[in-house]
Amino acid sequence: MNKSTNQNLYRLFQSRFPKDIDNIFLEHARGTLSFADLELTSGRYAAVLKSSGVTKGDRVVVQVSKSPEAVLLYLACLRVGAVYIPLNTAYTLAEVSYFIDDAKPRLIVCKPAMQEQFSSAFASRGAAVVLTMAGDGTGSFSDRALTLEADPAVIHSAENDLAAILYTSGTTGRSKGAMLTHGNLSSNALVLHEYWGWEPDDVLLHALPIFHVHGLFVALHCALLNASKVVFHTKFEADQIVKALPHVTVFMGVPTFYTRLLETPEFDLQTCQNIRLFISGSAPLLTESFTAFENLTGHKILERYGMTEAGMITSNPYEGERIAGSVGFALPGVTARVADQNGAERPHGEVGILEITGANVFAGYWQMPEKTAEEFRADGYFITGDMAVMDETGRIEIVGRAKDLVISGGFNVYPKEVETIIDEIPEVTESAVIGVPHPDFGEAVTAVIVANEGNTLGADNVRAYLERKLANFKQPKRIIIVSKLPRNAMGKVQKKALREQYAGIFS
Ligand code: MCA
Ligand code: AMP
Repeated sequence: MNKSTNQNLYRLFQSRFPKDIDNIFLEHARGTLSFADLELTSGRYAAVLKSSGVTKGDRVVVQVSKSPEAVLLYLACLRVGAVYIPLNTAYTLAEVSYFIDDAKPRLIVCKPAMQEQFSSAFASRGAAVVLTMAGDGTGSFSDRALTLEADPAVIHSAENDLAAILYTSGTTGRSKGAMLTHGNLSSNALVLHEYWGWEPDDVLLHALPIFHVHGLFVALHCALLNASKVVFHTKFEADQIVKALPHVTVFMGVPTFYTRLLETPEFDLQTCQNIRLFISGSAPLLTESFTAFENLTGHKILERYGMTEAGMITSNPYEGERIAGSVGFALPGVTARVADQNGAERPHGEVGILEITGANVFAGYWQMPEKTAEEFRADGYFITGDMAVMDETGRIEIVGRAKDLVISGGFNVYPKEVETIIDEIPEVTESAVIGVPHPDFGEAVTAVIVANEGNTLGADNVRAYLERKLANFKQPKRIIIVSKLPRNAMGKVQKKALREQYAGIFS
């Protein structure tokens, strides 16, 4: 790759804009946005960023509702070389404070309702400017944009320059910022666009949140590389999706999207008449869902596997066989091996931890060199923490997780984080947070708590405490108070025993 060429991801998108720049890019509840609008308004937003003091490498933290304007804000960050940090809209002020302290952004963009709280909470934390953006795009950010000329520039970026930091929690309970470069994002987008056989007339139905890899990168980047129209829904509502599906060709979702569609009476063969490709990921797609979906629609959902630190890693083939329960093959450019605890490759057919290398693999955790070093082998392989089996053909199945992680409706919840907060409650002796099967969310966060002796701690007290501290999707769907937790001979809490004991509580 010629080092002097601009590797900025936005430059790549620009190179794929349609011949007719007035073609529609986003179709949304309030109207449409063309590629010309995209270019102009992201240029205006870039001017706002610059006028707010944002320069190359500065972090911009964004916690706003999903909207076309939020997409443009992301693209504007790319254009000025800022490091985009999207946050789940469900995060509480307490959670956001950690990210602000860690990332030290130059600019924070939040919902108007949060402006006062953010401004007072973060005023003392360096030079962060706080601007607002509402779900309808209005707010101080857009107000400022109206007063400025569009800046046509796309800053020169090298492959290794940071484009985004996405926070992922960890088994220690402390969130880590995964640093993703322009090279990481471009390479993964180009591979997926090719591998999934995007066609000139494809139209994408987008109903995922845009603060995670799936909705922000996988879905939007593929559409942008294809100059496709995106039918943009601000959230997943099964009845609305059923109405929109006949007008699109590609749909991406977490398994909960598919189980909810299957439960919607209006969802049938007719709904899917124009669909070329259904893709699922972020959590395991149950074989029952895969089969029920195929029986109803004739479509085999294409399951792929990825993670924040590496974007997409494996995929079932587009042309070849899509097998339920398998996540397919390492994507072109990704090398995968199944290894033991020491990184030594295991024979085909045996379970081990999946390790990977490739241009998609992140540049490390923000300001955590030791944590980064722990997650890489000496030969450069990244340890995913997922348990896998690979057959002789290279086909991979994810069979479990070495990391203590619950995936609820496609959102990751690290038990340690929830346990730490529950344990702050004075009446609590100890707690164990587990994931148990749930018909809608796949897994549901469940807390098993031991209260201090003689105490009348109730589930409601715990709930009330957690509400202020934790995002709603991390809050336990069930709280169970017990007299003691099962432990092994070493005194370690046996979560496996708890998962087995409570496996049926949501069925
Ligand atoms: C909402 N709630 C949840 C979840 N979402 N509870 C547990 N797990 C969840 N995922 C709760 C709320 O707290 C609320 O509880 C109630 O459900 C209704 O909230 P609402 O917002 O209306 O929920 P919803 O619209 O029905 O949302 C469910 C959803 C959503 C559509 C499945 O969670 C979703 O869009 N998930 C997608 C996640 C995603 O994009 N993941 C990709 C990560 P209460 O009523 O008690 O207040 S990227 C990734 O994993 C890697 C890289 C990869 O491979 O893609
Ligand atoms: P995140 O940290 O949000 O990037 O989540 C990444 C994790 O989601 C992976 O490490 C896996 O545990 C899980 N995951 C993603 N896609 C799949 C899939 N298709 N099947 C099973 N697990 C998946």
